[in-house]
Amino acid sequence: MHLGLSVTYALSLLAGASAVPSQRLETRQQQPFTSTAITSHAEPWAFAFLPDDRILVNEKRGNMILVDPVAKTKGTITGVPTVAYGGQGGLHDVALHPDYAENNIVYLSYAESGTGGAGGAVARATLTLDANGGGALSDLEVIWRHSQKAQGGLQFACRLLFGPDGALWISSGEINQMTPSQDMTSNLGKVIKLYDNGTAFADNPFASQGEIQSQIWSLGHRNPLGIDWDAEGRLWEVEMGPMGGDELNLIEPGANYGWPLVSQGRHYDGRTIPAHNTRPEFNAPKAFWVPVISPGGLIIYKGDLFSSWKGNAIISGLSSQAIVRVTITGDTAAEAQRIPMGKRMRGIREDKDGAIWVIEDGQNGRLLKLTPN
Ligand SMILES: *[C@@H]1O[C@H](CO)[C@@H](O)[C@H](O)[C@H]1NC(C)=O
Ligand SMILES: [Ca+2]
Repeated sequence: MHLGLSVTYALSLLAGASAVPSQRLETRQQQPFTSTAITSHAEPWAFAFLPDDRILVNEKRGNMILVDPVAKTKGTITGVPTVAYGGQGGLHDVALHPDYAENNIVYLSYAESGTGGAGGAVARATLTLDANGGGALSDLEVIWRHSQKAQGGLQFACRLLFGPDGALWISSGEINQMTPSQDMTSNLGKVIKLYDNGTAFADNPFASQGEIQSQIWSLGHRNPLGIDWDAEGRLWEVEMGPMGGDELNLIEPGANYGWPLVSQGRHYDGRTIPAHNTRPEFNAPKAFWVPVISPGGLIIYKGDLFSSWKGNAIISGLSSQAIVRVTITGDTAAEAQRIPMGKRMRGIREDKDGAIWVIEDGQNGRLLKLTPN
């Protein structure tokens, strides 16, 4: 953003205009919130709120950090498993068990190395906090993993979300392998529904068809980096398309979302891909972006603090360096607002008071608390 503004400034000087001050002002006015920086992190990927309002922040290299947002201090959580750091892989999401207050169980997703390269894994562990602002994971147990590994370190995704019925949802990326997204003997490129112990949920749509099939809730996904519930209990998902074609999908059991057979984007080598409307048997996105916004996270806003945003999809954008607000009306969706943030936005969460928190991508990625102006 700073670079963008200085280029604009140079151009405006050439044009004999003095557009910069008003543009700066406009940028600020376009942010309908106050942004408070809490802490800074090395390549943060995800965060989760503890019941005492402290925050677990996952850094991609494999560090789990405990943040005290009042004191703005950081402590270390030990016992994180070894992650396959590289490319898009590393330590990914963190989520608390629905009964965390009683059992202190947390879930982590991450890239792990193995035969063939790296793949996504999900583990649960007991978190014990100490008196010094840190803590430790113990009894770590891998409860799910990608059914294959691949070279390249791309598109692991693996956002974690607990559902109203206590189920654990995983948005499984296709680690850039494409065809496994349509292969029911692979859990790549799927939305997965499990019990909290990793066993496939009994009512899953393909429960009777085999071990991998039984985990699958929906298929045909590419790089699904955000999932959340709306107030009606419907599941929404954002995924990165290839070159163009980022998608916001309404997730239905057993449905096929078409990747890699259809997309609103094209391959990076320029080859075209048929659009969703050529294959009506696949669920088309409710909103899509060409050019991309690069969705890194998603919430469906449920609070009262940003009262006019209730029920909206709020997406943290990486390449778009923005927060993208999408209104949902029935089962249609449309972008309503794009709020420039000046940095790649990796993750987004809502706290229990309705404040929105985002985390920037990259070195010195800041955890920001957003409250209405
Ligand atoms: C996992 O939890 C489910 C639901 O409580 C239960 O039916 C299943 O037996 C458990 N699986 C294992 C391996 O403990
Ligand atoms: Ca699709």
